[in-house]
Amino acid sequence: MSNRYYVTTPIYYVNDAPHIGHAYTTLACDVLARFKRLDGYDVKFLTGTDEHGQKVEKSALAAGIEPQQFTDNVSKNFRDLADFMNYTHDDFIRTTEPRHKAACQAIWKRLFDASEIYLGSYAGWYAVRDEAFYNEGELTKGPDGKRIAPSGAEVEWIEEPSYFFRLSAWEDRLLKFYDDNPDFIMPRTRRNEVVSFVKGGLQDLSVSRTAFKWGVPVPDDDAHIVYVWLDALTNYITAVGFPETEVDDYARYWPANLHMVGKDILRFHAVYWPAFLMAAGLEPPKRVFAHGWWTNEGQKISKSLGNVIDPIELVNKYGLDQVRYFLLREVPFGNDGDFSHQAMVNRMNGELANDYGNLAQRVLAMIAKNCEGQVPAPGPFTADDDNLLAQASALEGALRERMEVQAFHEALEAIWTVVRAANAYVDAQAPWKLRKEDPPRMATVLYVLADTIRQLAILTQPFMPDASAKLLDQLGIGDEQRAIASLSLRLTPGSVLQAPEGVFPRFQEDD
Ligand code: ME8
Repeated sequence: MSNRYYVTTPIYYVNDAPHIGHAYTTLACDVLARFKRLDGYDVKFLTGTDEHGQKVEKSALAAGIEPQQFTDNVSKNFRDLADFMNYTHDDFIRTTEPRHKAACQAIWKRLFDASEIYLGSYAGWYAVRDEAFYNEGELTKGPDGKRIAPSGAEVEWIEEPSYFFRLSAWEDRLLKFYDDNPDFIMPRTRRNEVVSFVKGGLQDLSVSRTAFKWGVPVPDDDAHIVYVWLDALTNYITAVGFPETEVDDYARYWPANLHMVGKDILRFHAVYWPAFLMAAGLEPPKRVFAHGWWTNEGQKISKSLGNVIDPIELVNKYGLDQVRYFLLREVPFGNDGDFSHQAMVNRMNGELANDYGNLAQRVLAMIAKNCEGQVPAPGPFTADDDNLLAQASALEGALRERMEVQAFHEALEAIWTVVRAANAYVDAQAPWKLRKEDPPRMATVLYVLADTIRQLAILTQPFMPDASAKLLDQLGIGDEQRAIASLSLRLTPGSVLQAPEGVFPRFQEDD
């Protein structure tokens, strides 16, 4: 089991076009999936779209088309975005697929047969935007007297027959589960929020709706459809072949190692989902990580403010790897973050073009010019050489540790410590002076640098796949030598390098 890694994104609602927030969550998963694959893991990386529920039905109605047609169109935008962003998901699930309907009805039957679900009637508040039920006590009054959920969504009063899940009975078992699995909810502050929510007492949860039709029919009672969150959460097991639990991908990948989500939907993933699973006799996932929220130039991102950031525009303006780097470097993962043009340009020009790009460019250009475009043969290493190579070698362990806790910003910071050390080494060794004074020493210095760049480029692959691949191409590193296991190999003197070419252009303000 230990070398398997199953990572999932939320499945996104198809009521709207994808934006930077969606791109961000999937990017984080992509970087993890790529890192784990490079590290020899058997990875499954899942993303997809959440296509049922009242919100989607309403959006389809507003667009004047059938929900299925509507979801086909919008879901495609999410798939296109995933390709555009160079994500390496192994599966893209849509909740309107037959495999999902089967899984959804199967988990329902398990819960019903175990008497975890009973028929009653619901009278209370519901927010269509969140597809969530709220208690009176959680609500505030808006200026027009309308009641507002903590998320800012308007709620409406609904009364209808409903099946309930016996969530109230799971309080102690959930608390024990959190205790036994201290890393189940990350980051820590989020964990504390969830624990106090559960300690505050849980009520049974309405898990079916009768007021509209756009959903999976409840088995043996098709006046009801399955509540969209029970439907949606089940996608994570649909994709590994549930209800088959003995064979296929289920046995191989479940429980998932990581559900990556935004902080807005933590409660569904960290409270309802493990309760549903345990009640159905299935294992809960190993971790839920709730990351923070992006704002735009200090403002909440919203359609009504007209400041939604389109990831495609962003990439067209700054470049794909630049955006991938920025999103994971700018903000300590887990915290909220602000997108600003200035911050983007600072990272792009400072850390990518100046620090990393320049290092590679000047070293590779010197080799092309002074070493006949071949990896130079080094002489004996000095303490300075050993020191730089040792710093580069130490990255492997440091990164593994940081990635294990989803600390992407720290992983990148660790890499940049070596980038800066390599730049300082170039300045101190001044190979351009050695060209005349001591050519064998110049060869050694350039060798040490080229091998450091090789190691850096291997480790930046998950974050910036295109640029890293170009660097590795220029260094003549074949595909079979780009894994983490190959870090400890050394460049072969005499091997031929490609003509150097810059990979991190600067952003010019009049671009
Ligand atoms: O909630 N900053 O789907 P959704 C960062 N279908 N991340 C953001 C963001 C922002 N400003 N805005 C959105 C749903 N996100 C359900 C999920 S899962 C079984 C069902 C990201 O389309 C973040 O990951 O509303 C958030 O949790 C998700 O998009 C919500 O996507």
